[in-house]
Amino acid sequence: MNRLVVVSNRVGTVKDAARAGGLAVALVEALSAAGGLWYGWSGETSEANDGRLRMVQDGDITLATLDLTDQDYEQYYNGFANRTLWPLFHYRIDLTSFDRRYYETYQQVNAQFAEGLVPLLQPNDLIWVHDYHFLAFGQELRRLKCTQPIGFFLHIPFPSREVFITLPRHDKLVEALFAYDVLGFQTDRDRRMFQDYVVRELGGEVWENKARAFGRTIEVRTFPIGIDTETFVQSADSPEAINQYTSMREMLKGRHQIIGVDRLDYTKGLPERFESFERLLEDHSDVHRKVSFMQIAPVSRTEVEEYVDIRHELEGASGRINGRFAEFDWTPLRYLNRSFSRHQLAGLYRASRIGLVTPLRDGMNLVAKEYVAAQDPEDPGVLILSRFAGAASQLRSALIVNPYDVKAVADAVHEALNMTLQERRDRHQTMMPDLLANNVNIWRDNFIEGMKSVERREAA
Ligand code: ADQ
Repeated sequence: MNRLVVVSNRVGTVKDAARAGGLAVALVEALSAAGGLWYGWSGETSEANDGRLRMVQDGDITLATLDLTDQDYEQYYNGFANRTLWPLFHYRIDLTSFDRRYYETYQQVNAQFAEGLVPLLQPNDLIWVHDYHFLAFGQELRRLKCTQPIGFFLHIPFPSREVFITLPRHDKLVEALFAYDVLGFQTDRDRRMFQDYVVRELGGEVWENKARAFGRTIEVRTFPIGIDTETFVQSADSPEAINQYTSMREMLKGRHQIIGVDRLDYTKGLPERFESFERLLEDHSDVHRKVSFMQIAPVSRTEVEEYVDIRHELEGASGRINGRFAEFDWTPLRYLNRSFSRHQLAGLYRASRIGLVTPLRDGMNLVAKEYVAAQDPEDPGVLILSRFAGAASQLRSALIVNPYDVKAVADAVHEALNMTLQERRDRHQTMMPDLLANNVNIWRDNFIEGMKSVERREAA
């Protein structure tokens, strides 16, 4: 029997998952059924890092974490991870910082965390590393003579070659990725982008689900992440969700609600979304007083300047829109920076006629899936989804939009507000089977199976 060892930057509980985002939500859900060891950053910083591990038992999961030094936090977490890789992989070269010190600290932190894990490892472990904070983690484990199967899953998009090669030492990062046995991407598109880089930039080979370069052949596959669909469907019927739903409906007084739920991040397309709502009110006066838009966006990465800028921008835009259109008994836009429990969120989704999910770029986007799962099948709402979210390759019965096209998004909202019950039901019924079949447990099991097949092949 193998033990699962999950490595991710954030290790945590469902409670703080909203701040940490979709990765933490998904991993809490994936690990709570399988158990195992979850290893990563404690979320704390200290002046000097003495390498002390914090170990906590949480049911079947052992949480093992290390602190970061203040300098590592600045250069690795805020620096290379969130000022370099995050914007670049989301196609924002304009926001990408190319600072050599960031890269060096990133390598050091990856090495240091790998050293911290080795004493905790057992021979039959399967090691599953997550996301852009730890691209070089597997290579560091191999340096330390670790022979267990190691897989890596990228939660964010893999950019096109032309964008990726703007990063100095891009080849070093990809060489590090070749230390893994299995590389997982959210969509076929991301996987193809990676394979294209391997062929055209490295002169490597790719075939089926394989890639070969740096003298190694690795498995390269698509594993679209899911949500815990059944539990989320049940959440929407929980007393807490029903309370939230009821008070929301009372407040709406028969108006339709559009909902957006996102970490406050420039990749989520929030200024464009606000503009689309403004455009809806400009172009379609028939919806005045009949619709309101609630955008929930808990703040994240507050030390990174671009996140402060976007917060100011949105505060300005929401003030402007309400100033232009509000009446004494109608507030068109409500913009909230707070978090909600999973049950409350389910109630809010269900109370909303439209789920507006319009990121400019997104690895998958779990909110889109949660919105659909929370709907009443007899009277479901409509999902409007950006074509640039990974989820668009699965949720094809959503209204798919280009988030940069403000007018088209406004028109899609108008179309959704006027959609017949039959069409809403048909669209919902087409999406639910896929959400149930490809849930977070299947995602986890498929990835683990991928790692086990490597183990079996190497033993043979
Ligand atoms: P994120 O960019 O964080 O995740 P997303 O997939 O939408 O984006 O997940 C956000 C999660 O946080 C959802 O589960 C949502 O319910 C929760 N959340 C957001 N706001 C909340 C609030 N106010 N209160 C409570 N919960 C809230 C990254 C990638 C995505 C990818 C995921 C998982 O950027 O593309 O889908 O990882 O792989």
